Amino acid sequence: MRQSKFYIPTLREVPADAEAKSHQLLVRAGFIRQSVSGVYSFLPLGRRVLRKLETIIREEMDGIGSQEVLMPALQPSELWEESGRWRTYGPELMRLNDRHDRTFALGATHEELITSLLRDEVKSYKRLPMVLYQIQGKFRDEKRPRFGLLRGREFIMKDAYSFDMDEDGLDQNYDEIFKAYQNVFKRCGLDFRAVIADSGAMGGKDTHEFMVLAEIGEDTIAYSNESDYAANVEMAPVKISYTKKEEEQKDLSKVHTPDRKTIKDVADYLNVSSEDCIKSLLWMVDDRPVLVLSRGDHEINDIKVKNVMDAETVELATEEQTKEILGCETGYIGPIDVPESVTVIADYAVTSVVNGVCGANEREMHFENVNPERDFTVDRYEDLRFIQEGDPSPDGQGTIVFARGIEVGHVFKLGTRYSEALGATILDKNGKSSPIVMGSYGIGVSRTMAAVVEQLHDENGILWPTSLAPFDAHLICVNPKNASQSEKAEALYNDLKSQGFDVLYDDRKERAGVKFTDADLIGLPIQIIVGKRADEGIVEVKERKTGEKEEMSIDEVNAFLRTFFSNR
Ligand code: 9G3
Repeated sequence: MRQSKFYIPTLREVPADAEAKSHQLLVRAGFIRQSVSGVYSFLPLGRRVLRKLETIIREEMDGIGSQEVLMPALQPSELWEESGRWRTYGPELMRLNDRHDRTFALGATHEELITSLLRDEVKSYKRLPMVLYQIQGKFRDEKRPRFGLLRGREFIMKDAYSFDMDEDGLDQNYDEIFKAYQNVFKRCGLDFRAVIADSGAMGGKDTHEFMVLAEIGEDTIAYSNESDYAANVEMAPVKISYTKKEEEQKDLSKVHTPDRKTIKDVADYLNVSSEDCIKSLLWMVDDRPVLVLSRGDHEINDIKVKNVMDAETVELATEEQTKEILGCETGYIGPIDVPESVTVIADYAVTSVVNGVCGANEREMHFENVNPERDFTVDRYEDLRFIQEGDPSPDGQGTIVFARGIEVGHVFKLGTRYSEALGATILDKNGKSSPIVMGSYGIGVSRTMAAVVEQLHDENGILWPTSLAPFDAHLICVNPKNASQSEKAEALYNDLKSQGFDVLYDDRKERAGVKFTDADLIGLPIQIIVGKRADEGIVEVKERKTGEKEEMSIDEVNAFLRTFFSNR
């Protein structure tokens, strides 16, 4: 492709609102343009990368027997009424009315749609197992779209759905698709981890997220420094057997703690460590008051509280609710003599406190020498805290380290959550009817493209892996006005094209500096520079990633490229 004829609006300056590196580079290198917040156009270079990424995904999904479909973005609200999600999803679900005033959702995901597509026609076990997938634009009205393609309001997703007779079948499909995902992200040149994740509102059980390690990532991964254990920090269990300190239990005593509310202030004031404090927070769990206790140096994980209490909603009580239920403000509440209506649950670590400190449910008062079970009772001890760096890895091997990650894939075992809600049943070989067992599997396609740039760039621009680069090589004619340079460049361009290489040929009447800066910004893996030594039949070949340059005769370029691309 001749660059003089190809639309690549590169920019020198960094777009003001672009914080993420991938956002800055994809805009500056002319791959994408924002239309409104969170909504982007893919320009020719961006479209080419997307197409290569989609091809990798199709090869891996088709390779395990999945079948590609294309479902509508317009989804009748009736389907979401049937699944109950029309009400549970708020403003994030984009809704609209048609001219007949019928209501629709703009597809954020397609569990309901695909279940409705099958429920009337897939009735016999002979049709299963089956995996259908699509690559399509999704709509989610994010409250704060940011970081370019990393969190958009319209984005491209590959979403797949598996259909089986039973859980064993689901497990098999899940494992196969899990492996296909590993292939996809490996072929994209990404450094990623498959982490154990919380199924959240999806209602399934097993679920994994595929995380690309990057500082800009919004998720925190807890992984072991000695095994391949990795979990979303929200999900990571804490497996520690706590030991009580060997210390005589002293008499409980109330102490005045003027304006000392935080664990740190109280611990400093009473000259104890935060580990000797019991932190009490009042939560409304499905609107019932639950006092949740943790050791002063730990943080309560609301996802764990929700899972342990099997609750729909878990919210921190407001100051008013706390005052009304426990008689004082948050900084002074504690587990001693709480009203019957308040359930008390505690993280296991609380059992290790001896002669500790806790709030006295009285303004500016705390208790000293508090001992669990002597001074207060706990309805349930559970694993309720966030795992911390340095904790032992839950698999017993090594200790936990944190890393930031970008979620590029998510796989769920849904079970019969949607087939029951939408009446998708199947007859087994004994003629018994049962709901189809489903799984759902997503890859954020446009997000993955940005994640590649987050991991693979340098100070001059993008470093595309050969698997995704919009072209194989950037052929640069340094000075098109020089007859010998432009003749040699033209000849080489036609030769490489006829050899099947995808070449972007910079034939523009621009200064050399502009051409080199643009080539480094766009980031094709190889640059072939036809310059001063063209009339000797010598060109310079530069590998973008390493910066290594090599002079060679023009008729060696072909062989060089063949070797370079065959090793990838
Ligand atoms: C919504 C909105 C946002 C959502 C969802 C629904 C996330 C929603 C989870 C999934 C599960 C899987 C198929 C592909 C893989 C992921 N955000 N999820 O269901 F209405 Cl507004 O999307 N879906």
